[in-house]
Amino acid sequence: MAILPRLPLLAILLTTLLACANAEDRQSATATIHRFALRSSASVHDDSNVTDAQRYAKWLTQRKPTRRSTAMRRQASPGFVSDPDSAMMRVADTSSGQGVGSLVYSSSNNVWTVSEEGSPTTITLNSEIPGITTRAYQQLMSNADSTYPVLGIGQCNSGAPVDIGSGSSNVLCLLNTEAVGTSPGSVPTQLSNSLSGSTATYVESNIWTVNYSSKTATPTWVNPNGTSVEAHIVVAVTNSNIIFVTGDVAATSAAYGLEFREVTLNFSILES
Ligand SMILES: *[C@@H]1O[C@H](CO)[C@@H](O)[C@H](O)[C@H]1NC(C)=O
Ligand SMILES: *[C@@H]1O[C@H](CO)[C@@H](O)[C@H](O)[C@H]1NC(C)=O
Ligand SMILES: *[C@@H]1O[C@H](CO)[C@@H](O)[C@H](O)[C@H]1NC(C)=O
Ligand SMILES: CC(=O)N[C@H]1CO[C@H](CO)[C@@H](O)[C@@H]1O
Repeated sequence: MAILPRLPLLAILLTTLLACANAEDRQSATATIHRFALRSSASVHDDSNVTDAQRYAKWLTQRKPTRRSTAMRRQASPGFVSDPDSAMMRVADTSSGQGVGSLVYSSSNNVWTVSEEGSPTTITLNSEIPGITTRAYQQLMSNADSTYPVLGIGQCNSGAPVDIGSGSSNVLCLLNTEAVGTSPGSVPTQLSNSLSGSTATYVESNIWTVNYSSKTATPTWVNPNGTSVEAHIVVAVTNSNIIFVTGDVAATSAAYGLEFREVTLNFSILES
């Protein structure tokens, strides 16, 4: 039985965005997408010399959507050791501090996006312990998807690389995993998740360093060989709905022919 990854829905999301734009905007947005898809030195039908990133960009724009109904339903578990706080995540350009939007989970497409439209998705995090401003290896929960309640990072599709780092244009995706999550510091582990559905792909979840002073949540990724790398969350400059995690922003921009900028997740605790 072929269980297709659900990431292709990102392509549909992009298409939807284009459809929603007015005629003028649509023209420029279409041009952007063409550049995203086609700026590759290799011909469209020959994949032999393209990078993984280029192949992935092409794949993103060509795949058909799969339906959510095949996803297995699982019980969510709270998984908390201290009182949780509910928060929303603002997304800001890391170098300028300028706001880009809020982190919004699109449950119709099963993807995380950054948007000024729609309600910011509620994220739950462990509350601050007095005297300790920064807590590492935290698990963040998102109640947006009851089947997959844990916010994590992982393969954008089955078979995609799981190594990121300086000099590499490899990318990972924000996703939600099944409730069990992965242990702090663990290497990528196969779990079913919001992108892959019931097919388990490589993910990590207890990767968030939460700084209660700067109100930021930053990920650290552990490569398969056990080396921790600083993971940069990036959005496309021309379309903040395209969000990836990479070890090298410049290498990723170059490989995709699409300029990315690094962003920071900045949370604000919601009053209860
Ligand atoms: C791929 O790259 C090799 C070495 O640079 C070159 O010889 C070959 O012609 C390229 N193939 C295609 C299809 O571009
Ligand atoms: C947490 O944020 C504060 C304020 O921005 C900063 O001074 C501190 O170094 C940060 N802590 C860590 C561990 O990064
Ligand atoms: C671990 O893997 C990364 C990414 O492939 C590589 O850059 C790094 O050199 C490796 N480290 C060790 C100790 O093998
Ligand atoms: C890094 C960053 O943008 N931090 C900001 C997060 O939001 C709080 C207030 O909501 C600011 O004080 C921080 O500077």
